[in-house]
Amino acid sequence: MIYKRSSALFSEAKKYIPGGVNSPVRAFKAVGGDPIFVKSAKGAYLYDEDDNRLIDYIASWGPLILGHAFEPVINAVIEKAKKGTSFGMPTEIETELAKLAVSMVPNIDKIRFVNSGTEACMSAVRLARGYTGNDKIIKFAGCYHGHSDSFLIQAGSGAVTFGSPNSPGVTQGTAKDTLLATYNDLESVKALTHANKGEIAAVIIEPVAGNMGCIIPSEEFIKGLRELCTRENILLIFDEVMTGFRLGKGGAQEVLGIDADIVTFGKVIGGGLPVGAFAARSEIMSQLAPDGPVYQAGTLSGNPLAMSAGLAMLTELNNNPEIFWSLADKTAYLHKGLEKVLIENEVSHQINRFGSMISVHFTDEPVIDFTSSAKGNNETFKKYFHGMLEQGVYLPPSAFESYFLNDAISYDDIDQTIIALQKIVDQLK
Ligand code: KE4
Repeated sequence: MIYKRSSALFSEAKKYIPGGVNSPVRAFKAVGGDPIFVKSAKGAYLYDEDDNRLIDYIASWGPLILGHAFEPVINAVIEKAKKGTSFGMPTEIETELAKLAVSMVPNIDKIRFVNSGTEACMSAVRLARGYTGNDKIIKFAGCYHGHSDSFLIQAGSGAVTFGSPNSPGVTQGTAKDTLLATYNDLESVKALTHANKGEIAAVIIEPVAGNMGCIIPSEEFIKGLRELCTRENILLIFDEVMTGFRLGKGGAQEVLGIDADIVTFGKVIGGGLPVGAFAARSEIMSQLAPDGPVYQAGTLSGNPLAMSAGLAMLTELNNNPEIFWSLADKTAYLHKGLEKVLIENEVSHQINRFGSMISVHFTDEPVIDFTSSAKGNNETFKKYFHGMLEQGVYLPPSAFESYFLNDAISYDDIDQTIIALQKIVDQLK
């Protein structure tokens, strides 16, 4: 495939935008080469600036669960835009989307809309701190909750000491309130709650992780985490920016059967436009301004254009819940086909899958946390990524990402994907 125009556009972009992108993962740093510039998309396919057609397994990092340019969403946005795009005043459609989301998701009475998953998670932590009066939070190595300072923290020295910043610009003052635990390791959480008794506001977790590749919580871990938080009066925040409205109507809470105290959303809830949200039962949400003292705000929060896309998307999902199972079946078919090729060719690999989230790791160890995910052979991954791209299959440009299948992908597209792997598998040995 030719990528001349993408490369030329990338050179031009780098003159005016840091790294030529507005979000680092798009720059292909983890896999090398220049990023693909997309011109348009429809259904399961991306059309890039060199007129290549690519089967899309990213779906804009999750939002486009029904495929690109889904008619009901596009029509809703067009009609809404004709009446104005934002007013900074309450509109009926915000209540319509709020009511629908609350009806679909367990354990939430109220929801506040923001403009990104980062804002949702940042605000959820502030709300938890305001509600409990405690300062510290626990997050898990490898989980990503957006780029708010409190989340850009790496493991500190020793298991129960404070985290340390993993980005310049994040202060020690912030880092000291973020404690780092190990995913799927309940003892690591217990050690932190014991060493910081009575000081922790919340545990925030990706209930099915998608930022280390796809990582599934063991039933013992996630149930034990809920019980521990209840026992220690710590709020459990489910970051469902990826899993919300993707794993099922009720997201991870529903499919895992675990009640969270606060839930955050992004991606699908906005139908491809900028929407994030955080939600909880009334007694917690009542602490939020203007009802309560915990401040949070946003000029474009709940703007009618984004609301119209989210409402059209969630309405389709709510009325056709079989979409979730159809997507899960397609993902299982992809899993089976990729695995067959890799086993037949004796390529060390692990494939993790949950619903329509899946990831391929080139390691012979089970991938259950960040450490085991990092043991994947990145040189092999780079060959896999570029080899598939050359054949028109667009995968996430990092081994630490999950694929997100969209329902416009056909079984024929998946067969083409498996054939593409068959053609390059010799390079992976
Ligand atoms: P945004 O601020 O990017 O809308 O959401 C942050 C976020 C929060 N929580 C989870 C579980 C997330 O996965 C994300 C963002 N996901 C990344 C993909 N790994 C977005 C892609 C990007 O950073 O460009």
